Parts: sequence; structure tokens; C-alpha cells
Amino acid sequence: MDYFLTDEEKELQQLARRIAEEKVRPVAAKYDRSGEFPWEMVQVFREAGLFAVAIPEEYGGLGMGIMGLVLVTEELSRACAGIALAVAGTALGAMPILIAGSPEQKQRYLPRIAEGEILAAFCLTEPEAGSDAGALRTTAVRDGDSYVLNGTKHFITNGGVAGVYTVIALTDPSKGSRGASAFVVDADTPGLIVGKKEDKMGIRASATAEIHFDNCRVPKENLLGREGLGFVIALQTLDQSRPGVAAQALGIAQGALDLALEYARQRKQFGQSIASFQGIQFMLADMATEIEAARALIYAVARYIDRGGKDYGKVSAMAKLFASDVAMRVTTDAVQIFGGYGYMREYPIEKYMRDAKITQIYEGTNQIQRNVIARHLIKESAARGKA
Ligand code: COS
Repeated sequence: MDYFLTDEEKELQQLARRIAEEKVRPVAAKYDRSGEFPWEMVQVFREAGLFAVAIPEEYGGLGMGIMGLVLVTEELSRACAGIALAVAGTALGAMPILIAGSPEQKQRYLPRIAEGEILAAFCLTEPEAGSDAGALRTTAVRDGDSYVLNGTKHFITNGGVAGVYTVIALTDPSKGSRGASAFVVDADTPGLIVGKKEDKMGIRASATAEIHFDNCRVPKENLLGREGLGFVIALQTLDQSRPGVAAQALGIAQGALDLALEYARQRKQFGQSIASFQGIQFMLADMATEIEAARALIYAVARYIDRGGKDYGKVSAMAKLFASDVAMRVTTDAVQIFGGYGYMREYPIEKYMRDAKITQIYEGTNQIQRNVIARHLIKESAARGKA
């Protein structure tokens, strides 16, 4: 379907598609097996300017907003969702700076992120604070002109490869999540220690690691916004980043459908191509319909956010919830269409199913997305009741 993208958006989409096909797809299986971080792909994305997409023009970016990010993430994820995360995870890590950074802080970090000189990572999740993100324990104690951070963040995308980390930590533990603050921490700060690298089911080309803060001293100038705003900055970040996860899921689903269609046309059983069987056709039709519905929702939400739409937390959660469930169903059916071959590592399709699973889990499980949506619905209904 034609979404009437602007010429600039179409160009970006074509560029990302070309890179995905020519550069990413040929190495996807290699990095999936090794679990190594694809630095050679980072270089490709750098040269193509893909890290600049969502950074405003005044800070050296392309200023193409969430929509630009969604288009790039979808196209790259069609070839490899793990490799795509070098870009998407960096965009996530940069968001707290975009949302709450001072002009000086933005000037210090955003141009380097846009250039791809440094990758970024967002540190919210802790071993005891996953869905219950407000239960974080990492502390940041003011000491003279600095804050001293202590604690452990885990499951950090781009952990160990990022040059800058945006970190949520408690400046006033007595206030719980209302006592949280956001910081920007350079990777080479003494006391920032990269811990265990995770061995994952899918998105294996993405670096996921623990980040420890052991008396990590950061200058007070690295506080984003004001003390006490950290949790709100984190939640606003997630409201803006969830369409990106949705786009990743969309790309995975589309990539799986592309492969399943091709296979179904070529595979012969009972003397004919299996694409001629109604059972297979119905699966393909359902897959394509769900994918198009996900795409329409994601693009609409991205545009809504970029054009200054209000209270987008609900629709952002809807896009992530819907697209990731679609990705799981579509990739499972794609494996089914491949039959026994689909189960074998020798074929590319099982990777899509493994990669899809994380999109139902990270940046808020789909159960949490339903909570977020329902809370908004109830609040809106109550407000209408009062009016
Ligand atoms: N934007 C701004 N503020 C928000 C907000 C949003 N989207 N959502 C909630 N808040 C505010 C609330 O208004 C509330 O403020 P007050 O304390 O002043 O009343 C505060 O934040 C706490 O909100 P709430 O009571 O809803 O928080 P819970 O403790 O129930 O936690 C969260 C709910 C938001 C943490 C949960 O729904 C969630 O999203 N968990 C998943 C976290 C996640 O995505 N982790 C992935 C990490 S990055 S890969």
C-alpha cells in the first residue's frame, strides 16, 4: 500500500532497503551464529548516515523524527533484527538527551551520535526492576560537584559497545521512583564496568550486557533535567521508543513473509507448488493482512508523535503490542510453511521466529503494554464522565 511518504522518506526507505539487502542480509547468519557485535555493519550505517535520522538538524542530524527511525528500523530488521539494533538501540539511548538535555548537553553528545562516532545505550532495567521499573535501586549520591553512581543495570542493549549511557538512578531513595534522576555517563568514566554479556535466543548480533556502576563519579553537569525527573524522563523515552520496537517487529514479520512466499512458490509436494494449496494460501493471506494492519498503525502513530500529538503513550503501546504479536504469529506460520526445513538452522526462517520473540518482551512486556493501554482508557473515560 502507498503510505504517501515524502520524497525524503522514500529516499531514506530505499537507502535502508538497499543496505539491508546488499550488506546486512549476507552476514546475518554469520553474526547470528557467532553472537559477535557487527562493527563492520556499524561502519556501513555510519557512512550511510543512518545514525543521524532522528537527531534534529541543528545537532547534525536529518531531523526525520520517529517516522524516519521507524522506516530505517523496519527495512534493516527485514534482513536482520539483531544488526538493526545497533541503530535502534542508539536511538533509544539518545532519547533521554533529546527529551531532557540542555542545549549544551545536546551539543556535547548529539552530533557525535548523529555521526555514528559513538553508539548510545539506555540504562533503566535492573535485575529486580524489569516490568516494575520504578523498583530500581541504583543510586546517585551528590558529592560536591559530582554524583557518585552505584548499582547494576542489566539486559542493556548496546552494553559494552556504546560510547555513552543514559542512566536512571535514585538521587533520593526515600521517594522511590519519584526520587529518580537521569544522567548521561561516558563509557570511559572510571567505575562504569561492563559485566556479563548475555547469550540470547535471538537478536544475537545485538550486544546485550550488564553494566555495573562502582563508585562511578560523574560531573553534576551530566544530570539531565532536574533531580526527581528521572522516572518521568524514562517513561517519556519509552512512549517514544515503542513504535521503534513495533517497526522492528514489522520488519521481522515482513522478512519472514517474503521468505515464506518464495518458498511456497518453489516447494513442490503432491506434484504441485504448495502455494497452490488453499491451506497455505489462507496462511499467507492472514500473514499479509496482519502485517499491513501493523504497518498502518505504526506509521500513523509515528506521524502523530512527530507532528506534536498529545498523550501518545496509549497508541505507542498499541503499536508495540499489536506489531510484536503479529511478528510472533507470522514467523511461527512462516516456519510452518517451510515444514521440516523451517526447523533447520540451515534455512534462514527459524531465526525470524527467534528474533520475533523479544519484541513481545522488551521495552515493556505485552502484558505491561495492555496495562498502559487500559490505564489510559479508564483515565480518559473518567475524564469524559467528569466533563
Ligand atoms: N509519561 C510520564 N509520566 C508517566 C507516564 C508516562 N508515560 N506513565 C506514568 N507516569 C507517571 C505517573 O503519572 C506517576 O506519577 P505520580 O507518581 O506523580 O503519580 C508515575 O509516573 C508512576 O506511574 P505508575 O503509578 O503508573 O507507575 P507503576 O509503578 O505502576 O509502573 C510502569 C508502571 C510505567 C513502570 C510500567 O507500566 C512499565 O511501563 N513497565 C515496563 C518498563 C519497561 O518498559 N522497561 C523496559 C526498559 S527499557 S528496554
